[in-house]
Formats: sequence, structure tokens, C-alpha cells
Amino acid sequence: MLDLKALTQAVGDLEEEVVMEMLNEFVQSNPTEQEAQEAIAACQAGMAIVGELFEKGEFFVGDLIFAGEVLTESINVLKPVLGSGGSAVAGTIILGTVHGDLHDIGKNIFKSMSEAAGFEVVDLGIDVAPELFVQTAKENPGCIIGMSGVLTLAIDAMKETVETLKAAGIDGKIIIGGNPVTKESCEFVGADQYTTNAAEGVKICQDWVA
Ligand code: B12
Repeated sequence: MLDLKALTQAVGDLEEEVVMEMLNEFVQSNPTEQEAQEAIAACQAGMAIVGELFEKGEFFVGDLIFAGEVLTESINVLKPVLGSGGSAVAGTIILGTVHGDLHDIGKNIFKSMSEAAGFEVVDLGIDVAPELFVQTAKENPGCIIGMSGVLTLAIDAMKETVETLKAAGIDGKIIIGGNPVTKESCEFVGADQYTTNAAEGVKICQDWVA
């Protein structure tokens, strides 16, 4: 049994070896997809600890970078148990971290989980200009548009992107994700849905294409 609290603490303490040992053991125990999602949520909570220690001045940018590496490595270990991948394409999601924001760990988790659920994901990367979302949406009619961001300023960039998409006549469903998104920011941005949980995001997209 994976000790989720211990996993959160190990991520928060940046104990890479402990995290990898716990996750490798977990993957070998043949976990369910639900259990794998719980493991991701525990890692996400660990990143919140890292963020708090950074704010207090106990961690520095180098620690954030290392935390990013630990989490990316963790997701790679968990990927095989995140889902089997449907044979039929459920739909297309164009996905990117909005302009001004370089954080992509959460985006990549949502990407992996969406692909595991059978979606085709067009990943635009980080610091994505609104115009690139527009161009890619035009190339993929009927697609869902997913925007990620963890900086406070990402909310303004999301709003700008939604406005640019709407001005270009794109009427696909829009979902925003990342730690700072809330019901209020979703309304401010003009998106259709929001979430701070990748698994929930996948469910929302599945409902849209059902
Ligand atoms: C790792 C990290 C970094 C790494 C990022 C590495 C990478 N490849 O992403 C690096 C070192 C590059 C970095 C840089 C910076 N960072 Co930083 N970083 C973090 C940290 C510790 C973790 C972020 C993270 O990965 N969380 C874990 C993921 C899994 O969570 P998530 O993104 O919310 O994603 C989940 C869901 O939201 C959802 N999701 C995410 N996206 C999407 C999209 C869709 C469509 C859907 C459906 C779902 C979904 O799925 C995920 C899984 O459930 C946070 C602390 C925190 N509390 O968030 C600070 C934090 C975000 N960083 C911060 C800062 C200040 C910076 C820097 C300015 C530091 C500096 N002085 O240079 C730079 C900014 C660079 C820039 N322009 O973007 C601040 C932001 C403050 C603010 N209010 O804006 C934070 C909050 C730290 C803090 N407490 O001060 N950072």
C-alpha cells in the first residue's frame, strides 16, 4: 500500500530517491487507475509544500527547478498505470500553457491522462501566444481548447486568449486548469469550465464529446 501522506512529504522535502523508490514499488504492485490518480494528487500536494517553502525563503529557484524534475520523473514512472489508451479517438484537445507562464508539469499530467482516455492532444508547449491557439483551433475544427497556467498573471493571459479566440470566431469548448484557477477566475476569463485536478478535467472533456 502506498502511503500517500509520506509520498506528499517526500516530494515536499525533495527526497528524490525516496519518491522514486515509493513509486516504483507502487507501480509494481499493479495499482488501479484510481490509485494512480491518488498518487498524482499526493505528488501535487507535495509541490504545494515546495511552493510554501519557496515563499518563506527556505527554498530557492534551484529547488523549484529540482522539484519540477522530481515531479516529471514521477509522472513518467506512473504513466503506464494511468490508463490503457482507448483505440477510438475520443476527440481532439489543443493544449498549452498560456503566454508569460513557463510551468508545464500540470499541463503534461493532463496531457498524459487525456491521451490515456483516448483523446488526441495537440500540445502547443509553454508561453503560448493567443494567436497560436487561434491558428491551431482553426486547423482542428470541433476541438476542445485547454489552457494551463500557475502564475497569478496566467489568469489575465487566459482571458486575453479567450477573447482572441472568440474574436476569431472559434466557438469550441474551453477548459482552464492550474493551481490558481477558481470559479471566479473562470467567469472572469470567459472559459466554459475550470479545474485544479487533471482527472476531473478529463471527465469534463469526456462529457463534452459524449
Ligand atoms: C515547479 C515550479 C517551478 C518550475 C517549473 C518547472 C516546470 N517545468 O513546470 C520553475 C523552476 C521553472 C518555476 C519557475 C518560476 N516560478 Co514556479 N513553481 C513551481 C511549483 C513549486 C510547482 C508547480 C507545479 O508543477 N505544481 C504541480 C502541478 C501538478 O500542479 P498544477 O500545475 O496545478 O496542475 C494540476 C492541475 O491544476 C491540473 N492542470 C494543470 N493544467 C491544466 C490544464 C487543463 C486544461 C486541465 C484540464 C487541468 C490542468 O492538472 C494537474 C494535475 O492535477 C509552484 C508552487 C505551487 N504551489 O504551485 C511554484 C510557483 C507557481 N512558482 C512561482 C514563481 C514565483 C516562479 C518564478 C517567477 C520564480 C522566479 N523568481 O524565477 C518562475 C516563473 C517562470 C515563469 N515565467 O513561468 C510562484 C507563483 C506566484 C504567483 N502567485 O504567481 C509559485 C506559486 C511558488 C510560490 N508559492 O511562490 N517554478
